[in-house]
Amino acid sequence: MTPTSDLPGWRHVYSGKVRDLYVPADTPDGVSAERMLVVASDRVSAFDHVLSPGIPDKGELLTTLSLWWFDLLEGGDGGPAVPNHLAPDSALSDDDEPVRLVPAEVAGRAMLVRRLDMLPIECVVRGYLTGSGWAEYQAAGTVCGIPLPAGLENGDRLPEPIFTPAFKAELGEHDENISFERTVELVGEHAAHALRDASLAIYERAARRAAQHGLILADTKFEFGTDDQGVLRLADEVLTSDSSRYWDAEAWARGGTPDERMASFDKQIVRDWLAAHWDRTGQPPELPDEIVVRTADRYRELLSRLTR
Ligand code: Q0N
Repeated sequence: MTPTSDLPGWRHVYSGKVRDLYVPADTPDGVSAERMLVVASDRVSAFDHVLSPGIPDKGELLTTLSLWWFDLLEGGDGGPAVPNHLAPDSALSDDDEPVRLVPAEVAGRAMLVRRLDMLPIECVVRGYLTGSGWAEYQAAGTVCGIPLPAGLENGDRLPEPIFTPAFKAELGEHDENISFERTVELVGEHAAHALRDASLAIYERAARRAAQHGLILADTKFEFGTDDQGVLRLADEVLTSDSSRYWDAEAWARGGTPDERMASFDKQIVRDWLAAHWDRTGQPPELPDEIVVRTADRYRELLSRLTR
């Protein structure tokens, strides 16, 4: 299936690097639909390029993981319920239209969601210092304007988890790390505090769960929107290996080189191979089979470790 093809009962409206968005086929142009279908593909991106080939079963693995986290965060772990954007796949209710169902073509890798008014903020929480946080820290001693102790190394644990928002860029642009003050300017005082409080609480809860399975949740990114009642809801995908960095806790504790400490469950394998085999000009090369298989294995291992 090409990413832009319609599905029975659904019309394709948008494709991100790895996911595709559909609205019910009978939605008139220019009208916003109440329900949407988010379909996760097997595409993988690195350095702002979508790579070839895809990672077998990636869409299904990441969707399974998202749904598992949404369920846990709704109280599956005994904690308070975090409202999310999932809509019932109402096959069993009687007032249902067929269009409300996940089409068989994408079963297992699609989420039926309610349309929210999305807040234009990438809600990043970091418990550990790496990636763009490490880059800003080296240049300025801060992350998103938050001052950090001197002498931290790539991969170090932070004194406490920090909320490091980014402004959502248009497709093709880089998200821009912003301060909390800038977040207040963009979405208002009330929403900014709600985003920070919710993000930190969800991170702590997820990190605790990950730790019970020998995993470090180094950082993660959430997106939120509000429903027609004004309720803030967790949207997008959550706590997947595309939106989060998971490390093996034992490898991290053993120490060694940054690569050894940050034995990664995300697409770091792909990034590392690409960095060594491509000068980042023109089109990236095809991923070799071995890299594809190793990445697929890591995604599968993450899911089985977290959910066992
Ligand atoms: C939405 N994005 C960014 C889909 C996800 N529940 C929602 N309501 C309204 N809009 C969105 C959601 C969600 N989720 C989120 N775009 C629209 C992430 N996209 C990337 C492409 O695939």
